[in-house]
Amino acid sequence: MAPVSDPSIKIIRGACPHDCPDTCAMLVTVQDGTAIKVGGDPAHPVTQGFLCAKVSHYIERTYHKDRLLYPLRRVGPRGSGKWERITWDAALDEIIHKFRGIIAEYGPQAILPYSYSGSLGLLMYGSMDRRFFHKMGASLLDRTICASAGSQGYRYTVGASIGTDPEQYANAKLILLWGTNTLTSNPHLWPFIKRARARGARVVAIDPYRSRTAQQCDEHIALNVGTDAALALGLLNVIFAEGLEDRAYLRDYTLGEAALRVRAAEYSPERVAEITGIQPERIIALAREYATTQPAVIRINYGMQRHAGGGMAVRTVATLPAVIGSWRYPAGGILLSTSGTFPLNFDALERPDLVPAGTRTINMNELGNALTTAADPPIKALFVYSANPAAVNPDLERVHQGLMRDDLFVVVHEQFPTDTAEYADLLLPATTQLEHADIHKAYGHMYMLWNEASIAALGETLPNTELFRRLAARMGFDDPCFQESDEDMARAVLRSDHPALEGITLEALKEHGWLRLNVPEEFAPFAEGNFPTSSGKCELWSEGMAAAGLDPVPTFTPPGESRQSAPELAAKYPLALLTPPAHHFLNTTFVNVLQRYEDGPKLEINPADARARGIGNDDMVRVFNGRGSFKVPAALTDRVKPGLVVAPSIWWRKLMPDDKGVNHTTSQALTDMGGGATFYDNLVEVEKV
Ligand SMILES: Nc1nc2c(c(=O)[nH]1)N[C@H]1C(S)=C(S)[C@@H](COP(=O)(O)OP(=O)(O)OC[C@H]3O[C@@H](n4cnc5c(=O)[nH]c(N)nc54)[C@H](O)[C@@H]3O)O[C@H]1N2
Ligand SMILES: Nc1nc2c(c(=O)[nH]1)N[C@H]1C(S)=C(S)[C@@H](COP(=O)(O)OP(=O)(O)OC[C@H]3O[C@@H](n4cnc5c(=O)[nH]c(N)nc54)[C@H](O)[C@@H]3O)O[C@H]1N2
Ligand SMILES: [Mo]
Repeated sequence: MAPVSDPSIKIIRGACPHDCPDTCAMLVTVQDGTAIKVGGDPAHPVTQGFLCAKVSHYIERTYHKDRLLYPLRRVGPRGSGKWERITWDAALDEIIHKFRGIIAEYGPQAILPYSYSGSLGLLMYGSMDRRFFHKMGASLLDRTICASAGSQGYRYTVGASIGTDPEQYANAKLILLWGTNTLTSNPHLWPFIKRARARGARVVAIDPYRSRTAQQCDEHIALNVGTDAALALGLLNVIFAEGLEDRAYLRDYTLGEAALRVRAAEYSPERVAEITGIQPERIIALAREYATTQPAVIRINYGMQRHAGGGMAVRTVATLPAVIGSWRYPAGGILLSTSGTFPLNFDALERPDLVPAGTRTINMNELGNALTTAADPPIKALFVYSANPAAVNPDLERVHQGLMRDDLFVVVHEQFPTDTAEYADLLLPATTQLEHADIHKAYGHMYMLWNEASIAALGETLPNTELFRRLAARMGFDDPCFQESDEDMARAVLRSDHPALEGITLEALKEHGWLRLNVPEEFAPFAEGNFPTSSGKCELWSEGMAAAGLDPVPTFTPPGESRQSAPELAAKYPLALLTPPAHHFLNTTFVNVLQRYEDGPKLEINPADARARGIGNDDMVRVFNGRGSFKVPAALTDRVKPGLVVAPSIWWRKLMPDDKGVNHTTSQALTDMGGGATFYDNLVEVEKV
């Protein structure tokens, strides 16, 4: 930090709130009460002084002319976009009045909160809001839209979301970027990869799509969508057949080696080639290289688990480091998420003890069904905050039908007039990260962070915490937990006897901005076993899976929608559609602010597939299946192989050519475990319009 001589200028320590593994340490420059600059903290070992292509525009986003600044009540029919400004008192009274009426007639479970990852700050993500809805007895929401299949699959094998320290990737000799677009979705890992490369490491991308990241790797393995478990079993087949496994590690620290050997033997390179579309020689070469290069490390993220067999895919890939013994090295192993390394007290924050016994849970991926099918009680009120379900949820046609119900009371707490905001009866203004304080963990590094508010709240915006504190008071909830301040709650989440949090107090975080968990610099959590599974071993055979009715041994579970698994469907809709994030968007956040950096919504299609349909570059096409459709211009490119199409996402529906988004085609079908979403398991057809 350069010394600041101008007394009107202050530098405030913050943290990036967005849903991304990197959770950057930010420095906010404030002059006379106005934030004028955001930057990455150069002292933070992972942020390393830079912010991404999105958050470096956070000033522009905060002061954007479209910010919602006052409570609004809809006048005119739903979707008409006509609003009147009202006071907070009027808005809160109306919510309480409606809620009381619904509770009297249908019971509290007729009220459904819907929130997700607008902010990953622990206070904004889930604290006073959870306490409020728990005490009320509202339906519970299962927050499964992103990571639950992979987390569950990983948990079955490894025991918890604990893996390789990203800072160690610099020391790896082989790096597999498997189903992750690092340069876009986890850009602060890239400097470590570059360092490893400078020391001679090879980097391999395993992704059906030649993503921005795959383009930068030494090798790109463009396997068929949803076939990762088969590829992993093919690698295991070769490793066992050639005796390249780490026998001592398998013997001492794993459970179920024999069963895995039998299973892997069924997946010859030839059979796997058939499933994955990757030639046997390449499978054999990768297996040999992976098993004989140490340390070899894998980075998976959440791309591969957005498929019917996504949980099993992650579970299977996660067995590889144990088989080759790469957990022995700090720069070996595998990383999905570091979340499980943070021993935080979420019960103190969310107070699940307040939930009445027998309360039902609704899977957020099935919001479309939940709002449109008969249930007892029916959902009569939806309270949306920190989320944009009218754009991000699967099967948007159904979601739209539900949100249009005249008898559904819809409240939306937002920073911007999103697609979801259009359905609101009451639209309430939310603060941004510069305007509120919060405490953060990360899912892609090992540091706790504190975000100090750097400016006063704009207009009449309120943080999530204060909104629900006020609602709790009006509902007459008098448990002391509803009077806790944000700082009280930050202290509560840190309350833990775990040595990893020793010395990490609110005061220390405020003073330093960020602090590393008390874990060794050379973090190698499973070098000597100690897996947090019930057996204490890496579970190649899992009793928990058997009990859940799943195959206890790694296996390939085909996609729900593919030529092999659904030939009739594939005859009608022969193309697999992937809709991963566009580089300048964070899910749907930033879309309205940064769309100038993306050259419009588009569909990437292989020239052969385009030719067969009479489609030329820039032609408007309709992408459709039995669930719905959307229109976009075509972009002919060999970044996608024949049979695959990619629509960089997630555009606001209202910025799409026909007001329909990619999620008009995606399905509410759930993954094999964890109740996850299957966004990337989606067959479509494309026609020129
Ligand atoms: N810029 C930016 N960064 C983000 C986000 C964002 O929207 N924008 N989102 C954040 C969030 S919420 C999350 S969960 C993470 C997600 O982070 P990632 O998991 O890295 O992101 P995705 O782009 O969903 O998926 C990564 C890659 O998986 C590939 N893929 C799809 N299907 C398969 C498959 O079957 N097998 C394999 N091997 N690969 C497959 C896709 O083509 C894509 O390139 O990123 C976070 N970071
Ligand atoms: N087709 C397709 N669909 C997908 C995905 C995909 O790859 N393809 N990815 C999926 C994934 S991984 C995820 S995580 C989900 C993400 O889905 P969401 O969690 O809905 O994320 P966003 O679309 O970014 O919407 C978050 C909203 O919260 C608002 N917000 C931000 N901070 C606050 C706050 O402090 N308070 C309040 N009240 N509001 C705030 C933002 O303005 C933004 O509009 O989308 C999923 N949907
Ligand atoms: Mo996500």
